[in-house]
Amino acid sequence: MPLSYLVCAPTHLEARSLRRGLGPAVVRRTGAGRRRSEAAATSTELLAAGAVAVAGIAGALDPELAPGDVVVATEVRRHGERGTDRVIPCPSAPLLAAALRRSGQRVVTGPVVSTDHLVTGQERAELHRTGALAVDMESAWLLGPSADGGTPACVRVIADPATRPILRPATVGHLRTALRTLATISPALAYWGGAVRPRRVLLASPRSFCAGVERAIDIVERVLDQRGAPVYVRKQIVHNAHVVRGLEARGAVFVDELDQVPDGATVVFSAHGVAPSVRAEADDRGLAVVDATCPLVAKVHSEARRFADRGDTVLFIGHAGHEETEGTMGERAESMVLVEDLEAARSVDVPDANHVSYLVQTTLAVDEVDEILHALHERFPNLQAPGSDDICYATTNRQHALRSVAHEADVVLVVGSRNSSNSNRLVETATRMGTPAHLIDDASEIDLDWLAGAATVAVTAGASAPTSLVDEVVQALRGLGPVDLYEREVTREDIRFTLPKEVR
Ligand code: 0JX
Ligand code: SF4
Repeated sequence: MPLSYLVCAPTHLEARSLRRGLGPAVVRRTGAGRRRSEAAATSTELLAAGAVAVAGIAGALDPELAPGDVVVATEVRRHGERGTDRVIPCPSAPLLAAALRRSGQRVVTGPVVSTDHLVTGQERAELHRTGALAVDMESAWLLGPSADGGTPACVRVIADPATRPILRPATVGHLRTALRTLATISPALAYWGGAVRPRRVLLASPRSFCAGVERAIDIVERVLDQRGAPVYVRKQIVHNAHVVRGLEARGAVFVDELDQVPDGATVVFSAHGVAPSVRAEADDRGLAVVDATCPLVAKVHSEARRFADRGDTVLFIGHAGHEETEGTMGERAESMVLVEDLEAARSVDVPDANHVSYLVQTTLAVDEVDEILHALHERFPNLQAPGSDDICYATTNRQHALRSVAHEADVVLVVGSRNSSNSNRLVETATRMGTPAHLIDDASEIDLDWLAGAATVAVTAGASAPTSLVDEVVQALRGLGPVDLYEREVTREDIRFTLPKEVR
């Protein structure tokens, strides 16, 4: 059952702005200041509400914030005589902030502090030094009693910049700006209210990093440690925006092609592998190469060479434009033909139907490839297979694990980047089972609308997505009501690959 929710608006003006979008049923005018907020917070109505959000105006502590900017609190700090004496976490902040951003607001997330007096000048600067972005006089007291085991949220629109005290005559124009913005945040609050409920979260296991990704990231980090920044990496080391940003911050420079790498520099090849022509170019240029190609991708490369060299036409089941496809097909371009889907399998032409073999991109969907292979076997009865499955253990396990939870879920969240093949295949795996699934780079990409009515949410992550991002997603879901967390482990992975000699 969804939880009932209430939105607390301290003053008449704030309540009026919010009621325009939310209606009178959920907006409570709770009064300005600590005393009125404490009284409202212990009212039967607020204590009975499953979820409580505070929405109103606030003073900026961060000098960067301007009137009309929206602050979504990641936590609300109660400021007492000796500084912060209570912190109320608001874990749904990334979801609420994302909904507000989608509606066109300028939104920041961070701590909001509540004080029992008007804060001006020097005191604002001091509070900003604690990391708080904005100050109000109610949120901590309103959310306090219901926060334990409850579902608090706090959205504050900046009414006056950090240099001006709230409600001085000079800020009346700013106040109007803030109230106008406040009137537009109602739809996001309604989405939040529609998504709050107790739910089950099913974690598919295995999920996140595979051995090839751990090795590839380890290689870049070791090269950075051993040779110093900058270290050039051809293409994204793995297809994950967070991993790439993290390594960039440490001095990795990601380039598309080798002509962007200066002479004499070190270049790392990504986990997805490269064509021999790329190796030759690096060699000609005298670049120091450290190869982070996953050994399981390298295995498919060696099969491509072996099959082509014995005279086969090699059908490569994979996706055009993907680096792994380009790298593998580059091994013997003249003998290899790309088969992207079932339709291509039914129409592909080969010079000699008795000398045909196939290989598969390591990150495809197992069931889709089975269908393609069925069609190919019908057309080429002597079709030769690789020695062992090309779709790797990590891809297979993640799809299998997701299948074990997706049928019980109302919605599936797959953590992974848009260009990650294996992550996209996870979305397709769930969708093929009839469960809506969404690919998200992180919690901030969750749309609250997906969660309305979703009593059970399954969560997984592609092989290139860090586990910390999954933890953040679960944390954000906890911000929308009590979560019963279950982990469904279909198999345990203990595979590790050795590092190349250059970084050992
Ligand atoms: O796009 P892919 O799934 O091939 O790569 P990603 O997301 O970087 O995953 C890990 C690397 C896989 C290589 O086979
Ligand atoms: Fe290697 Fe498979 Fe991971 Fe790709 S997904 S890096 S092939 S283990």
